[in-house]
Amino acid sequence: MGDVANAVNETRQWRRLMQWAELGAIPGDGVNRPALSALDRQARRMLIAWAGEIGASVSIDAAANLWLRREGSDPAAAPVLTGSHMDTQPAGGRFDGAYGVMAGLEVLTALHDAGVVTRRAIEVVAWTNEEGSRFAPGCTGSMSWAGFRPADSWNDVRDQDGVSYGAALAEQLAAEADLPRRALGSRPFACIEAHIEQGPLLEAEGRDIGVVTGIQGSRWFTVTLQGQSAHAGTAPLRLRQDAVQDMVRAISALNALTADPQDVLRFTVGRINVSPNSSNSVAERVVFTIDLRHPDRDVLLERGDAMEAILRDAVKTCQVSVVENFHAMPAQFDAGIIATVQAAATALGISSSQMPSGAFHDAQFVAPIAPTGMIFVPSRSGISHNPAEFTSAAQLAQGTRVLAQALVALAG
Ligand code: HGY
Ligand code: MN
Ligand code: MN
Repeated sequence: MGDVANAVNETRQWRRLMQWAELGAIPGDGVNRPALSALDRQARRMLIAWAGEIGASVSIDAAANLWLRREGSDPAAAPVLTGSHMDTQPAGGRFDGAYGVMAGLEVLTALHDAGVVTRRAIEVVAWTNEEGSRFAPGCTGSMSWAGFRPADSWNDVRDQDGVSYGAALAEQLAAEADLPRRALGSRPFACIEAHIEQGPLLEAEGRDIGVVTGIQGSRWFTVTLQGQSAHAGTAPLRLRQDAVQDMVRAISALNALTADPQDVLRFTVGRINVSPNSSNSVAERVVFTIDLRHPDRDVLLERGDAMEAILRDAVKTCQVSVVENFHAMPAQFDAGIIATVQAAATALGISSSQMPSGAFHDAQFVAPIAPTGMIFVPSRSGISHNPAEFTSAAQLAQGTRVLAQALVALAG
């Protein structure tokens, strides 16, 4: 098995990641490559070409998830799955998601170079829209594949330019109509996703690999406050229905609800849309997002369920609507897969530590379908969702070697 890990090529992996990073490059070594965009399709075409060089087959499903497959000696055996996502945050880094897809490709390429045929096929997937920043929520590709939600659940969700998810998905499928179509949904034998940690723990502990034990739960809400626009100079404050002032009251009340002295709970208001968004017109409408996370299901349910009443009580003059558009409970990874990843790191003499994931990942929607786990590589200063996100070529290659070792162990 070690010969496949040894065939992992650090330079090739890094060079290809940097080629992807040029697609949507933004200052500071960042990347802005939205899901279902022309840039996304350019990056996918590069992946398709690299897969073709090693004889891996390529297909696409109705959610536009992109699948690479390297055949095994036993075509009847369920495949081993790896992969991640290629879409980025608007001010994203070069490695979030992209690394996990590239690591999968690199393992297939190492198998090819080493002339090793596994019993089970190995598949690499690039999931559609993991980030959920262009079209909320995230993980719509993996949720569609897993049957967690019907695949058409988000067709009417619109991006900031008014383009619907359904239209963007149709455009992607039309642009990639040359690819063989595969059914939506499958049952892999096992799954391991490689990803950057996006936090500071591995660097702080001086460890090279995170053996991920599970993923904390996430709930997303969209809050709309509908007031009335008015003249900033003439409208008396006592008569105003000011959506911005009500937003301030609402967020202050939510801060009190989500206060946590242990700093475990995560509460974020990341997006605020104000209209008419003019300095001398009272805001008639505010739409803001809530991202709530916690590793304990009961806390996540209790705090999240309390939000709407707290909001309504805090808001003074506007109409309130609260819609929950993402409801992902904490996921526990499979003990056997955790042990397989741990054993792979140990066999390669690579330091590791077991840890939960603060970020959500597509793997959490695979976990109910097949035994699933994840491998983390360190993030410099724990920075992610930021152009300064960085992991070195050597650290990435170590993660890919552990992935190769674990996938080959599972694929036989
Ligand atoms: O938001 C997340 O946790 C993931 O990085 N998209
Ligand atoms: Mn990610
Ligand atoms: Mn991300």
